[in-house]
Amino acid sequence: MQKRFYMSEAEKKSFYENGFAGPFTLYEPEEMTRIWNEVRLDLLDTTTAPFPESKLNYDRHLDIPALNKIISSNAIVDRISSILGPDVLSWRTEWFPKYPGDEGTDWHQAESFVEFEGTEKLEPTEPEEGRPWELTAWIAMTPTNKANGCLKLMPGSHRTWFFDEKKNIPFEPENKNKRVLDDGVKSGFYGYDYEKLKLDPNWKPDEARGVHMEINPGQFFIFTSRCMHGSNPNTTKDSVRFGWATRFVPTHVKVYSGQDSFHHFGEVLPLDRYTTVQVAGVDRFGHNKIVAPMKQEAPVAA
Ligand SMILES: O=C(O)CCC(=O)C(=O)O
Ligand SMILES: [Fe+2]
Repeated sequence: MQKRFYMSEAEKKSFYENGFAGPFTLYEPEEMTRIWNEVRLDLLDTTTAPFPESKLNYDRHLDIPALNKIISSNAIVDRISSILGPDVLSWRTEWFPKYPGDEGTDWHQAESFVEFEGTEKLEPTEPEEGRPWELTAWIAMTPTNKANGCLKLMPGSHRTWFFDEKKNIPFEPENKNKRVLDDGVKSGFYGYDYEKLKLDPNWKPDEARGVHMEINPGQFFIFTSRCMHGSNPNTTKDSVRFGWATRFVPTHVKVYSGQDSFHHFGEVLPLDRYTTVQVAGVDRFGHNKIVAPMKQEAPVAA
């Protein structure tokens, strides 16, 4: 019988209060580092990737067994399912690198993942008041700390919208690493300007209340993207932080409904190879294309 990781009532209560939970451990640091060193080479070969022409390396859990194993691991899925319910799909994974000198990530909120150049990627069909219908598990591949730009979250902010995620804004890669906020801090959103989505242009988040997720390789935390999050700049000389965001929805959510491609970071990503993965439970809705997790006998066993 495999070990299970459902959240306790106290952990769930804290999640609902704050909008996030963790950190939790998936792998010990040495093991994560070993896996990461293999995965970063696998990422270079995009022939079997869901978006072979794209530089973004979205959804590589669909073709890299070690990543498929992570998104379907009990350590992550049981905690996600403690909030989303028994029937869960993995719908997106993406990389968030921060190299020495890189700007911080603007504070932001999301839920339906319009992501600045299109329409909703996610549409719930049976939303319940007060219960999130999307969650992310953010996994550290390298050590993350305040100095190299670990993720920061604003406790309790998931109950109030401070941004309009549904507005479209331009992708301006030429501004990357160039914008400095009033307080002198370098910040941006990987080529988008999230400040443009503020509901009140004069409102400023209370930085002092932010919780910085300083975690080791192999640790992760879960959060609803409605909970305002971002990061400080990487002010180190030689410490790269690599985060992998793995995103989940309950089966009642329609993913990329009616869309055969989407735009992001100046690219067009055709969805012909795309599918969701059923990481827990069953599908009673038939909204989405779904596959089962990969069988993991070989070659990733460690
Ligand atoms: O890691 C980052 O800089 C941003 C990550 C993020 O916004 C997310 O996972 O939703
Ligand atoms: Fe985000």
